[in-house]
Amino acid sequence: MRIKSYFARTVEDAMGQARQELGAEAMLVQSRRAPPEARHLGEYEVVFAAGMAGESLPAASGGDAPAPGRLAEEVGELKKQLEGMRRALTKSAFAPAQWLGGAPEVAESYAQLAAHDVAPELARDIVQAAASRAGRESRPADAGEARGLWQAALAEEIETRFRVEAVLGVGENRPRVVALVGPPGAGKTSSLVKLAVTYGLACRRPVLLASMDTYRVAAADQLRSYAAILGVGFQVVETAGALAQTLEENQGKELILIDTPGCGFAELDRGSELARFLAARHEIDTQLVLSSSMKSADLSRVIDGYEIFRPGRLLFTKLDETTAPGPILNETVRTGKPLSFFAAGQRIPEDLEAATPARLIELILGNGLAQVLAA
Ligand SMILES: Nc1nc2c(ncn2[C@@H]2O[C@H](COP(=O)(O)OP(=O)(O)O)[C@@H](O)[C@H]2O)c(=O)[nH]1
Ligand SMILES: [Mg+2]
Repeated sequence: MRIKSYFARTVEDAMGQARQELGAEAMLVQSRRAPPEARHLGEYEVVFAAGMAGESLPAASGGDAPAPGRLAEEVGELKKQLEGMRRALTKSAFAPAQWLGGAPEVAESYAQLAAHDVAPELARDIVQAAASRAGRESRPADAGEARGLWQAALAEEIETRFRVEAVLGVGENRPRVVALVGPPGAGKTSSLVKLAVTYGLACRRPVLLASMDTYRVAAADQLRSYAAILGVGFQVVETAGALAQTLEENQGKELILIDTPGCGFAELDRGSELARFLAARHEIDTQLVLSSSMKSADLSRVIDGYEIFRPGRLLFTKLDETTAPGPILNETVRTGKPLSFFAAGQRIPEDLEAATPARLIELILGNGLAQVLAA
């Protein structure tokens, strides 16, 4: 068996090279963004395995047994091949059934989703469902139309798997009360200010910013300065009891945005008084703020840890800093929690947008998808 990497500007190009060199039988093992040290070879790397069947292992037959040094070398080589196969098997355990001999776009799209860190099992479900959806629909007249139909089927299959709710507040409750929770540095305070400008000031709604971030020196001051610049109300709130009182006293406001301290994973219990309060107050819209540049496994752990706050929606920041937005999809699908807003930069308020299915699909599948969706 031979395992070989191909690098190119896009996953499709790299797959094309591999197919040309290794033929249709070669099996896709892995696709990913090229590691930094290999980035100069191309943005994406696909790894193919070829010659899976026919090749036999080097055998020591009687008479010409290899010298001990050579034997050690061969054992080393075998070990490497086994490791390669082990990795190949883990990665391709979720490969679609239509993989071999099937339509090339199925494998291509799976590779593209995987390269963007969509979870292997989810990526498989999506392309398989898209394949049966595309199969049900009318016969395309030519390759161009087939491609369009496939992309549309893929986009639709992604879209049915998550929800967006780009709103603030719970139902018709007034004032709308929103608390942003999440790990330190996720972008809670900046998102809160962006929301205050876009959904408060710009609509001439009376706004109150409340900061519960009293652990870090100057954390509340940061928000206080923003409130002063924006000319909106501001209050520092130390405890859940004080928060309840502040909410009581500010019934006349239309929008109350609550900034909270970010607890590291190990100190989540420190926020437990606040967590109990927010979890119990159903009229408060608690949104979990997460950086989209986090790895999927870490993200899952953080989201599960923050479940004590019972957040109803996920707000993803730093879209500008990631080239692998798959974890956003993974987590909204896994938790069933809708996506609310996306932040894609530090400008206030421009770099905050209402989450839309088209935007996430475009991030995951690449450009041009928005047109397909709109059609
Ligand atoms: N590039 C980028 N930076 C962001 C984004 N959102 C927040 N930041 C930055 O991330 C850092 C932490 O943000 P902050 O709002 O203080 O996070 P908090 O600790 O959760 O309140 C700040 O430097 C922000 O300017 C974003 O969408 N993109
Ligand atoms: Mg903050």
